[in-house]
Amino acid sequence: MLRESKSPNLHVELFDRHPGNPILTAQDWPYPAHTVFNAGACQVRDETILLVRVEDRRGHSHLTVARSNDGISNWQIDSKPSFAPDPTNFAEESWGVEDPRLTWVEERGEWIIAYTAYSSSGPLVSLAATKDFVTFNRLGPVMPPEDKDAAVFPRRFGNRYAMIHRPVSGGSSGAHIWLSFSPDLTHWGDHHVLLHARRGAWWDANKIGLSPPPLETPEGWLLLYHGVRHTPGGCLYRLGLALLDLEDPRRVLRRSDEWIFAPEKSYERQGDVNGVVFPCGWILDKKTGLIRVYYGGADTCIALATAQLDDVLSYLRKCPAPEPRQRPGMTQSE
Ligand code: M1P
Repeated sequence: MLRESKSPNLHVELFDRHPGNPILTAQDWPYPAHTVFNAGACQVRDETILLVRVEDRRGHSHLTVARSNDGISNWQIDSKPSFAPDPTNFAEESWGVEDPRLTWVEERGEWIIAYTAYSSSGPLVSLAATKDFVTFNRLGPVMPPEDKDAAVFPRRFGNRYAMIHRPVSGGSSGAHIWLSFSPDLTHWGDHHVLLHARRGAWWDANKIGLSPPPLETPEGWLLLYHGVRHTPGGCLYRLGLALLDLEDPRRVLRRSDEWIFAPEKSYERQGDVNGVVFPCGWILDKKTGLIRVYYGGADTCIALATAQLDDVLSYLRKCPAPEPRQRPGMTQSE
């Protein structure tokens, strides 16, 4: 049920934090780890699988699988890195692999993992495929640096795959969320700005990025994205919502003006990077309508929050329809 906050602002609280948060920390790891955070998530039969970003004490990250029957506790964690950087064969992974987003692509019968490969020229988007989270097949880098926060859609539009990502140019025009298309998951083009970072005082001014992969709902593709506010005390990573047209994901139907989730708890406000909530995975239970969001807290631990899909969609219905899409290079009025 949607709860009204006790604050006089009467804003709505769409997501409930799990009382056992954080649900995973480095102390749970079966081998030495500095931090565990920003996990991709999926449900395979009766098992929740997290593909967890693990940072070692060099500052380099790898990915490790954690499995649980209730998605909350009793995690079975691989005893060594499940997906380690392979800089010998993939030079772009020389400083690690980070922030995986998982998409089941039915026509391929496999999960496509979009992750950040941290190359010596900067972070970029790479793809890999797996059927079982035991063996992984790298498809290689698909976007040059700097680019990250990527996820593939689960189905094609016409005959093309689609991917959301977040390039950053050297200039001061801001970091926006883009949408690109591909016939084969390797060659990407037809690039569109999907969501602009707003400007000025907005919570999502100047830099935004996709959080978990787009979620198909009867009313459109649901997006959860992060906005980064630079303050004198450091950055604040908060989350907002958007809805894309089901058949033409270039069309943004709704976008929340307000953030809907923000760092409030100690495990979100204090850690390696203070003031960060950063989801890379969410899972919808189609029978109950419950969405489970797995997010990194302060780049240090993994936490869980839940919401009802109906509540999220009814909130979005009241959000404004953005102005018509602008082509790359156009200035925006916000
Ligand atoms: O430290 C907060 C986050 O910073 C980066 O995210 P983005 O480039 O989208 O701002 C990433 O390094 C992410 O892993 C990290 O949680």
